[in-house]
Amino acid sequence: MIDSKIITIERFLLDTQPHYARGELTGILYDLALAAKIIAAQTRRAGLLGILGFTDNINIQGEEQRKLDIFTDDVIVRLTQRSGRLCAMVSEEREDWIPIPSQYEKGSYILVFDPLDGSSNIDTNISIGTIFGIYRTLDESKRGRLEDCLQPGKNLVSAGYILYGTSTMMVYSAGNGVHGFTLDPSWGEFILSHENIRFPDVPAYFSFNHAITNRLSQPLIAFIDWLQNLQSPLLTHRYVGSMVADFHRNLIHGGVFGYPSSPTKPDGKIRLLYEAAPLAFLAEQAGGYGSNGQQSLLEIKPTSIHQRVPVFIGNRFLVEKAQAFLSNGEQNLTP
Ligand code: FDP
Repeated sequence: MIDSKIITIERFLLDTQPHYARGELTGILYDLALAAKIIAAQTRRAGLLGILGFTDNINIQGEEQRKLDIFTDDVIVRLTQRSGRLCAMVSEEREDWIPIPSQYEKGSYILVFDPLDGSSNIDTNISIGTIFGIYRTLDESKRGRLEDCLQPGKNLVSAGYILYGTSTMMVYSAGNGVHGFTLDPSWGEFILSHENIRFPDVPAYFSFNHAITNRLSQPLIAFIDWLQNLQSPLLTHRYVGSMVADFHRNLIHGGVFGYPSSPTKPDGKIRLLYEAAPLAFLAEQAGGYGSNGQQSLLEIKPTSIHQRVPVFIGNRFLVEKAQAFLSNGEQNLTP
């Protein structure tokens, strides 16, 4: 017997849609949930990559063997481009923005996504994820242009991620809180498991790649030192090296993830448009904050689709402390 309190993602999306909405955004989120199921099924077989290879069932071009990140990109583009809901896309896997082919109807939204974040972890069976953000077009009368894609995060109407971990989870916000759904593999349905997620007031973790700590600027070293020596709350260092997984853990248990600038990576590593901005949107919806060390990540307007940005994201007071250390520069390292 099925418990009447079980809420599927479809039910939740329909029930929480405002009365004036035309259902386009809900449709995109539901398409992404379907993509997530297909990708989750394939990521579970990732360990067999070398033995079986990947034969793309939905690829009309046939039996080409694909890498998982290319496969993931392909699934998302194919599932969403013909829906009539989008007018452009940006993917981490493609050099240029993606127009909607002229044979398909165009919609009002732009989808930006990183198909497989943390993909360097695939061969060691560590959690990976898909990150997405959804913007509204700047001009409904046009088919979609580069400038529609280059919007600041504050214009996001929705963002989220799919985490392929011990369970597959889809976490999203459409501007009304952050909600998490766990895939029941036997039913093939995402079920509401985490309604209205908020960063806990007392954080537990900080997540930086410690290998580069001694190459950072003095204010950054001082900030990380401050995190390490914080007594109340006492923080533990945990770094998966898969941003979605690090972000998700810190969202549930509280904490801060950082990928700052360093001498070899002056702009850090994380991409603004389809990694940093969507997670910053989620962070703010969950009571947290995302910054480049100077200002909110949501305020930065990208100048190119693959632009990188330094990132500090998590509990607001921890991220604001990073900003305080960085704004004091080399002069005063005790804000
Ligand atoms: P990956 O290159 O494996 O896709 O943004 C990319 C990213 O992973 C993040 O998910 C992750 O947090 C970061 O890079 C890890 O980089 P380092 O190995 O330099 O720490």
